[in-house]
Amino acid sequence: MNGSQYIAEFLKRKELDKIFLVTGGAVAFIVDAIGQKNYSKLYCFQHEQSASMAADTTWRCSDGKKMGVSMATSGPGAVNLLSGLGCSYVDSIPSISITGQVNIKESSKYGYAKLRQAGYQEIDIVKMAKSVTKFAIQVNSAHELKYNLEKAYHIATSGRMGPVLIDVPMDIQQIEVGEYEEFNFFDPSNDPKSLPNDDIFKIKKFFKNSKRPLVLFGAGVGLSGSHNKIIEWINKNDMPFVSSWSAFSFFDHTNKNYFGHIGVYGNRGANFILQNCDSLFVLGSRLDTRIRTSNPSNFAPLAKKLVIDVDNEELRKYHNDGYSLVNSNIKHCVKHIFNMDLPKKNNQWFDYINDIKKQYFNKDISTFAKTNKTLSPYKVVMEINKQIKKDSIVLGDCGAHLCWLYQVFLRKKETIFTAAGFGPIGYAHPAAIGASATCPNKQVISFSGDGSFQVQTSELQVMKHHNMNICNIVMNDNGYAIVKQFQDSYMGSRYFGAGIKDGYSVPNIKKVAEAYGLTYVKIKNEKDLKNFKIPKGISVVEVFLAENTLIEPKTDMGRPLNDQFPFMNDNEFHQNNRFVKFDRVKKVVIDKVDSHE
Ligand SMILES: Cc1ncc(C[n+]2csc(CCOP(=O)(O)OP(=O)(O)O)c2C)c(N)n1
Ligand SMILES: [Mg+2]
Repeated sequence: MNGSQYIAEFLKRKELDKIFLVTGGAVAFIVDAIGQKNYSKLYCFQHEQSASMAADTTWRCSDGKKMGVSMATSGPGAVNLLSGLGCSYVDSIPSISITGQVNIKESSKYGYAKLRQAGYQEIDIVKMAKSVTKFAIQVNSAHELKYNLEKAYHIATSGRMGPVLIDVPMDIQQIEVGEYEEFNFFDPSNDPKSLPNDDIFKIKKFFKNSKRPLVLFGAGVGLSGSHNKIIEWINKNDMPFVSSWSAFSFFDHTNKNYFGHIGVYGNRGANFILQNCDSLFVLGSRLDTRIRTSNPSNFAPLAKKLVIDVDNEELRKYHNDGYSLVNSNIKHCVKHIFNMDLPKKNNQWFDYINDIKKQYFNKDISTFAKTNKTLSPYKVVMEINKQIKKDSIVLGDCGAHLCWLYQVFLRKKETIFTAAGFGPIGYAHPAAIGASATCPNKQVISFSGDGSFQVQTSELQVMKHHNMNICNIVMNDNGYAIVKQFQDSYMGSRYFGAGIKDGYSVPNIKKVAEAYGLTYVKIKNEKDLKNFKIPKGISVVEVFLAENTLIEPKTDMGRPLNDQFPFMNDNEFHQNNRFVKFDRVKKVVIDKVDSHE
């Protein structure tokens, strides 16, 4: 076998049968070997960013069973992968990227002088990829290739998971490497199954004297494969829980113990409950600034907190916060969670959380649409939510449309995801393709905005080429609505770079859809929405929304999570804070704007 054939064999042995790529000279031998092996199917994109974003979705759509693979040629091809790797890195999603590199003998690394470049399209991708991968390496011998493929696979899928990159010079692709070799990287000491007694004790006693307990269900519960067990424990004990967005895909949102998603764009009710609890048990959530805001002292201020996270560095960030911490994969904590001492049910707390849920959960929350008599984006999401098949895959790009989707979508069995932490515009098309490639029998519903739709328009051709069952919903508000809302808050509604009169524009989306031979449907008003049926096959559904349609609710800078825009009157605010007294911030004075928008 030569190096390229070895890679093709490796992919087969790992059952990695979908390859997302853009080819080029430095990777063509590998692509050729994969083609000739006829095991893994090739999905050819127009931009490598799409390939790595598609690879990011494989794990998300396969119940954590398969890793995505992306490939690119050296130089610009490899560099274009970085955005997709960023998506996987911050969301802890395993994926593997293989890049071609110039021949070792041509490389600037081996010359006398310190050159920027020696071989054509040479760039040091390993150095660049290090900050968005768990492991990135160039392999410079047959042994290094064999050893590092297996090592990379192991690293990607163990501990806090994430993407890996292997850079393969063209001469290594072509040299004889010998027979296939197995390597075992599993080291049980890196994944201790038993917790220290201290940690077991922390878990056991955490809720013991609690009067207002609450669980925060984070993505780590699902990524560790513990979601069904944790839900079983929740149901058995009627334990109330709220969730982060990244955890959305791992439980049934109609569960009576679920009280909504929290955060800056979180559900009002869930945020009130969070802010009023006295003990918050955080399972596998890294509590980023979209969850805690940039002022963590305002986050569930009277509650004691216990956080379980697989990544000790995430726990180290709480060094000033007084939290109780357990560094472990959730799957090793499940049995201890089942053994927790739980308090007697406090009816006052349960009456409160149920009242709040009744008031705020699963409602069309657009006061903008009501006031302006325009189509509510929340109604659109709710209607689509009703229509889709229960095993379908739903995903969002980045912008107001993503918030509208996540704020009211009720997941039962669907897969739902977005590149939650990295948040690149242009994610939806490649993600939909990756999802459809991974689960060809499932319906895929992709939500983007007019801005994000334009970023990767060219990938509509890949959907067409493979005749995928994808409905692309474009929430067209003629602008970057989420950015404009930010400009409303902090820049006196000057929409430079984001508004239709301020440098930004939208093409005729119907003609774009037609150019790619896709079914086009428009929704302009409630009547259209009533008559709407999701088309079969690939379609573009353009939803016409009023410019400046708002995300509601939203937490502005300097306010706690339970005081969201649009602001409620003082009476309602104080009534909803039944257990914790919050002095209302009258006027926020902003020094510097933070990044949680
Ligand atoms: C790659 C990248 N560039 C810029 C941004 C900043 N950004 C966030 S949302 C957005 C606009 C999205 O517009 P659209 O898709 O129409 O969404 P809307 O907010 O209008 O629903 C931009 C430019 C980003 N998230 N990613
Ligand atoms: Mg828009």
